[in-house]
Amino acid sequence: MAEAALGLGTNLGDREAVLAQAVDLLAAMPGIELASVSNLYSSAPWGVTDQPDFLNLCVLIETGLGPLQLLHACKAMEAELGRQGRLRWGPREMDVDVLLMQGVTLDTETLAIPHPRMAERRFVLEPLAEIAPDWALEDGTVTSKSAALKKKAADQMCVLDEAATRRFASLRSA
Ligand code: GSY
Repeated sequence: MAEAALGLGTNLGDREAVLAQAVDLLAAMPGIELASVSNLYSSAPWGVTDQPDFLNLCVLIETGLGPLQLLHACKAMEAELGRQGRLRWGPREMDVDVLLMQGVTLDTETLAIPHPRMAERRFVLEPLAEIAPDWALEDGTVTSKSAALKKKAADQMCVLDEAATRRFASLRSA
């Protein structure tokens, strides 16, 4: 089993309910055990900015799946939640990114691990720092990179959303 970190985001529909369903679906998948779930963060859209704000969270899992099998499991979950082929960086019901996987460095057309843009995204590093603070990145840990980005990109809106986190928790299956 290997530890892996996933980033989830949505900006369409009942966002807390979509995230609750997404995490429940991941937890029910063969070969995936959910280890921890971060709080929810409200974040400004990255890329195409003329779209609704996102809710983001990160999860840590233990998995016996290989990197591509894990990607396919994530895509299957997105499809189950109704994600359609959409504009790159446009609005989406659900987006799941494989961020990190223990012992895996990969750079292919289909999948790159660590995720190539995670270090620029507060909506990834801030929730991830809650659940994987000491995970080593290229030049620091998740915590140190997150703190540095928070200063550097102070204008990139990303705030802990306690009300959304409470609603999300109440919507998760028991
Ligand atoms: O890459 C993930 C999907 N996505 C997001 C997101 O999850 N959060 C924010 N704030 N902006 C985003 N732009 C895209 S694309």
